[in-house]
Amino acid sequence: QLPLNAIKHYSDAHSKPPDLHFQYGTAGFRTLGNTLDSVIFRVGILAGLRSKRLDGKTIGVMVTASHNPEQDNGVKLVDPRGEMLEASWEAHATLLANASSTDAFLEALTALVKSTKIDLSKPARVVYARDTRPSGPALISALEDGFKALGVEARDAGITTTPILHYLVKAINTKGTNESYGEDSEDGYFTKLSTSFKKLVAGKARPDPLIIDCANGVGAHAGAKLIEYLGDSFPLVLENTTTSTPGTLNESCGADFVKTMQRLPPTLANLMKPGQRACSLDGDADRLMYYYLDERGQFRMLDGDKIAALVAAFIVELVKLAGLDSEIKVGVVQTAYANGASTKYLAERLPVKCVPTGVKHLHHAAEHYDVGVYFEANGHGTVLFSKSTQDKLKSHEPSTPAQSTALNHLINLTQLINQTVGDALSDMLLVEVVLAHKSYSGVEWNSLYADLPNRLVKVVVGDRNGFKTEDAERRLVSPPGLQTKIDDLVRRYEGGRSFVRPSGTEDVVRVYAEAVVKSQADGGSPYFIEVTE
Ligand code: NG1
Ligand code: ZN
Repeated sequence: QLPLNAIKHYSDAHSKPPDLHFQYGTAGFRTLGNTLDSVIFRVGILAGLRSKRLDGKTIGVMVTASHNPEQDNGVKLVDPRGEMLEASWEAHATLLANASSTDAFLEALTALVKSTKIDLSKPARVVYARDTRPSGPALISALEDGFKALGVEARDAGITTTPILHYLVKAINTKGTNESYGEDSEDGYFTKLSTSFKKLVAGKARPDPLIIDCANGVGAHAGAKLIEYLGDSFPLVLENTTTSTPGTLNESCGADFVKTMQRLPPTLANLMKPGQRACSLDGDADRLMYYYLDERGQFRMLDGDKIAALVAAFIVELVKLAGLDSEIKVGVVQTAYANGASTKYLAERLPVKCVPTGVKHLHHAAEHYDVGVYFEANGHGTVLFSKSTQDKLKSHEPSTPAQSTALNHLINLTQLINQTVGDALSDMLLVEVVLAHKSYSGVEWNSLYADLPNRLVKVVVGDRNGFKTEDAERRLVSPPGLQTKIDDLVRRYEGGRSFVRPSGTEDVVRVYAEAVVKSQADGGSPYFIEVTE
């Protein structure tokens, strides 16, 4: 039986704003922080029910709006293996969030319990965290009211990064099993990362200090802890760490700023010397962008596609060196936003698949490979090693010392990489491992292939739901006739490629265009202007 009286009591204190509609999209619920009170309260109850449905396994709840502006906030659920919420429950979440009154909410809950056959006698366990946004504390207390209303055993992970919360969920649910993911604490996370990193770079030259732009977000806290665990093995310099100054989060800094503006965060301008490498995290530290200044002081960006190319080539090489290339197949997953030059570079070397935008699509497609490398161009991504691949790595008998070394590197990579979700800090250490092994600076890394010039803009339209796509969002099926116009236009430009799709997180459509010549891909070119019109 649902504790209807308790839920009613709490729900009345978290009533839904009458004129707002909420949608659980690719990044959970995300909108202005001060409109989310009722949504987050209800998510607290939903998380508890999801846990009961899965026999008391621990569910994660993360309160964050990632790279979005400081006044935004959001919430997403994490499933027991550390993955995104199962798709069918996204619709349940949307339904509950939009129930217009407490009575309607109670009715929707009762219907959900029935339709999904939830055994209410099972325990409900949740672990939750938030980023550094000012709206966070109030939203967390709404979430906790949801837990109290249902009687959830809730564990507060405090202020931490999205990837650490995903790590915790998986670590808690695998605790004491032979698939243990690590100690279920921040200490466990940092120990796992730093131990495997040190093994992987043992004997390699110590790199120059790396500047990390923390976007004035929670990555600053996590970065400071990482420094303690890494000790002398790798010097880090943290910048944009003012997490308590209002208005600074993601403002003219962070991974999204760098990717969209294709330039250095202004606060780093005086710190960077030619040749110097740096990277930017986003507001919840799950995205990573690298860059450096070339010898002329020019900004050079190394985005998610460049990370995928670097990492995939390295893993393919290790698999071969370990003598496992006939047994372990490495593949890459991208979205339509991947630079055409990266797709070409990768496809010449290994299987590449294109899927619709959104981490869950990339993640699921990557699970079909023995080793699946996935990155969005914006810097969100990771590498998945299938269960059978991990078993193979553990049981394989190397026949030469060189094979043994490569095998150990691969095993250490499975420990270094956060396989639950994109993780800026884990990805950063991964990049540095590859650079150290290849003796690459930013220059060599960047020259794996040359990016095609490109532009990405938002266009506000009357109704973005009128835009329907196919072929992994690379073609429009509606509005009728528009795709033909884009095709005609693109054909006139060398290496032209362009597509239009509705955003899943903002009320806009996004227009992407690339071409061989920069002036053609650029905002002022006839090509681009016609594409956006
Ligand atoms: P939308 O708004 O659907 O384009 C954006 C990003 C995605 C992903 C999600 C979730 C671009 C072009 N799109 O999605 O890659 O990160 O947000 O945060 O970067
Ligand atoms: Zn993020």
